[in-house]
Amino acid sequence: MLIRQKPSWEIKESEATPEGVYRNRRQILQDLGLGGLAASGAPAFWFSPSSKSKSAGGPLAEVATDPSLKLYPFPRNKAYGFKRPVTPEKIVATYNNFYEFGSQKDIWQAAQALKIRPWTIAIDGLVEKPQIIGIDDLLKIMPKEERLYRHRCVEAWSIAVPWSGFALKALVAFAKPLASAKFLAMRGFEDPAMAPGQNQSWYPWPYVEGLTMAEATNDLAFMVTGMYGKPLPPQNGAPLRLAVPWKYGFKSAKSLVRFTFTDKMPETFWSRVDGSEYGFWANVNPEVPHPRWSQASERELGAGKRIPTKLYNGYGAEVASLYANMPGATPPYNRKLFM
Ligand SMILES: Nc1nc2c(c(=O)[nH]1)N[C@H]1C(S)=C(S)[C@@H](COP(=O)(O)O)O[C@H]1N2
Ligand SMILES: [Mo]
Repeated sequence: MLIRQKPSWEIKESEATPEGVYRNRRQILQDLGLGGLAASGAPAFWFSPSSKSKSAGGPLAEVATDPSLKLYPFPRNKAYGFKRPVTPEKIVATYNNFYEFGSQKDIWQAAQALKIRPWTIAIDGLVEKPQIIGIDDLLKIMPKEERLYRHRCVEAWSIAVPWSGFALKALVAFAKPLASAKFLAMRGFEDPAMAPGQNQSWYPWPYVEGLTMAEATNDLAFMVTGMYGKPLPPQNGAPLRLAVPWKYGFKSAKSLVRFTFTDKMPETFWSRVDGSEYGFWANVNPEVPHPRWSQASERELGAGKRIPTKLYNGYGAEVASLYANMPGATPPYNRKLFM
């Protein structure tokens, strides 16, 4: 028997339609101060393009000069949504984790130093043929779409964001991995002259992350190139970052330059920092506490309240089958799958 199940997040459009999500091209340019008309109500600080000095512009200054700006907005894929308000863009663009630029949340100004062109992406390891491709060439050929995703940081705060990008499985198909590939390892940029945090030698730079091939080719795994209908600002991981919303936020690695297919479970940045607190799997589970705090609820940024955290961050329908045969995927939980 076939039953059409309503996705659990399905709600009236109006509930998930705050600023930004339905912007058309004219509005985008206005917001960035490029539309001829002054963007009414928007403080100059917030939108002014960085024509003179990088630090003089606001958190979206680099977006205004991004060479991919004309590609946006991407068409919304309505298969992905959520039952909560979209987090205000200003919060998502100014409250960040990006240790390459410092270990505090207020790194957006420091991150303006990230040089996002030229930007090439290497694809290698267990593939038919290794390749190097520029981000703009990749953007040309990938199936571009916008998706509304929740993002749950292991530190127990969360945001809800309209990401733009393409399915990771489209990139995997482009890479043509061999049958022997079991994992996809991802690597962030390395340039201590540009990123002051990378001079902190107690961190194992560069930032590296990884997924199993089944995870990487799951429909939900998404490569992000933009947010709120515009290119990503540097502080959010321009020009290319991962979004795996059923896992803790640290899996969603930013500013990626290399994708390596391998038959060994890849090392990850945070497990190298502290493998007893941050593991490879990092699936969200409210019932498995972090060694130092509860994961039962999360602070919804911009909403000023705590909400309950859900197993797989509410994406169980999409991803629970990936782990169904693994011991500890159901109670009693195997901590390693959820840390
Ligand atoms: N390269 C890199 N990627 C990273 C991080 C980082 O420090 N460096 N932090 C991670 C963490 S802990 C989180 S919660 C998210 C934050 O993404 P956002 O700043 O866009 O909200 O990025 C993840 N990706
Ligand atoms: Mo995080």
